[in-house]
Amino acid sequence: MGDTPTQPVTTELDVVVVGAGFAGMYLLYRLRTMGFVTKVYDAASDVGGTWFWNRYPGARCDVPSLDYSYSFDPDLEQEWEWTERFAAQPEILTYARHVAERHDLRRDIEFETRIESATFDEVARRWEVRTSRGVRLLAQHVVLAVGTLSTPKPPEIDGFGTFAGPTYWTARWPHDDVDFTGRRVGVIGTGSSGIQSIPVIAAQAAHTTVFQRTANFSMPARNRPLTGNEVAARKARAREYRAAARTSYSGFLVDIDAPPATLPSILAVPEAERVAMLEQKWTEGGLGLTSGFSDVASDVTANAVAAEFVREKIRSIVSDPQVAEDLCPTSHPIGTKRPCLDTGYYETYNRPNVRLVNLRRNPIRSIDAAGVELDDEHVALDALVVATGFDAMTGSLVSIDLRGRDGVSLAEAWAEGPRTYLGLAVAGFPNLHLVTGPQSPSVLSNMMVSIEQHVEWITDAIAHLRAHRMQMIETTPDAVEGWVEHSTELGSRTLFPLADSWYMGANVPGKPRVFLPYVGGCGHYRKRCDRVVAKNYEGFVLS
Ligand code: N01
Repeated sequence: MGDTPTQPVTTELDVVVVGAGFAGMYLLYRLRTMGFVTKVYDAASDVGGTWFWNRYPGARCDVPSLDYSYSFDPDLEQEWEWTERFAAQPEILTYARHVAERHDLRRDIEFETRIESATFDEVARRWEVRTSRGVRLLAQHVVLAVGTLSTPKPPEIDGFGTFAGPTYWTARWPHDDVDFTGRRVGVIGTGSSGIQSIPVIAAQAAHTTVFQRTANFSMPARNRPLTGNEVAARKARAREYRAAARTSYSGFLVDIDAPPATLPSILAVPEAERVAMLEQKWTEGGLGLTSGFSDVASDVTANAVAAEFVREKIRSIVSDPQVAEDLCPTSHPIGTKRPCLDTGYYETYNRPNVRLVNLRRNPIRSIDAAGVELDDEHVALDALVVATGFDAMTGSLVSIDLRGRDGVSLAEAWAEGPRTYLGLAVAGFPNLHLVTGPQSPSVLSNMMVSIEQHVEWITDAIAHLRAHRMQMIETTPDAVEGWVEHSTELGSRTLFPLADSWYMGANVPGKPRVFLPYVGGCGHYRKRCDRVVAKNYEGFVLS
């Protein structure tokens, strides 16, 4: 009596979507419109994905807000009012919530529920999926909309976890306000999350110590309120801007009226002109510092010229020469680690209550209850902020126990690095679809554009199967082989492989060193995906 194991509840679905960020939300909207029975699952308690979790002080998008939004709903585009050039995290989360309400999405989203495993049943030709709530799902398709930077990476430091004061992860920031007033705060990590949060933390805390392992290139955001005129002008031509963004390299455009230009080599432009061009971009702010030149991303000598321009800026801003030198990035070419956009980052080191510790000279030995033990001193802290990045692009995929044909797990299939066709599909995993997966433009693009493209491609493929009374779409090992080779070859023509970056998987100990995104650009990639469809899903077997 009472010992009979309870049978898990089983739910039958057409599609299981994992993740309720911008990708999962749009998937639900489209699949529901097409008449597919769909449920979305997310560990968070609400929609928003990365913008739900990354609520650290200073969190802000570095793609302009007028571009970083959905294009699928033209009325929404006209009604929604972005207030700043680069939207802050609370505004983006409000936008995500607004979309969820506008399209009544939450009724098909199960929050605070993880997908723990998914196994392909070759006989039934269905996925059997298990949730953290003990529910068993049977679904024809599984779409992984888990985000690319969603599995935080801890610092590999002895004693991490023993600190007696509060530890705050930028990627898991509390929902209640954190007050650093009067406290001695330590921040580990100087990527985008650290560089955005440090100036805000330092303005409030009694003292801030920044533990920097690698100096990073950061450009001023020059964030500002949007004017009524620029918003109106943009809305008047919204469709033109969207169309141009889709065929562009990065998925967002500054000026659609500018004639297409052939970019000069930075080495060929006379020095005065080159400096004037770089100065103009520095003054404008944003990520486009080197976008006016053809060779900064591919030629070491050209790259060094742009990198030195930024180092000179750092030296001109930071008053202490040693601190300035410590902040000057020298370990990697500019652009090969994700460049950061900041508001007052370098200026922060001129505050008397901020200290930079260069871990290359003075490494951390351990963390203890009272603070951080360096090689030559102990730094006492009241609070610790961890901004040490993510197991990018693959971490959230392989953390689910996904098993395709013959019980092979995705983790096993990707032991030497991820292998996809177009970043959308994996051989041996029928009806498993990736959104912005490895070997797609993804993190090198405006994610909104790449998300919409993938969601439309995947949902059209699912609808195509139904229209032709078929059940399965599966890529072939040959197609995967060809795409991985092509993607790797394009990457090898750039300077990306020279950096120990998360783009290369190099930030996670033991992770294979492989260039993860596709560097061919959004427009070119979109054409390729469209051509695959036009050739009756070339590289896939439909059955
Ligand atoms: O993470 P990161 P992030 N001991 O990996 C250091 C996006 N994003 O969260 O370089 C000491 O860039 C590590 O040092 P090193 C954006 O795409 C966007 O900041 O490995 N230090 C590095 O300094 C971004 O690129 C936005 O030597 C350790 C830092 O931690 C991506 O997310 C905002 C360490 C990690 O930097 C990731 O950014 C925020 C250790 N054991 C994020 N381990 C916007 O839209 C790691 N570090 C603006």
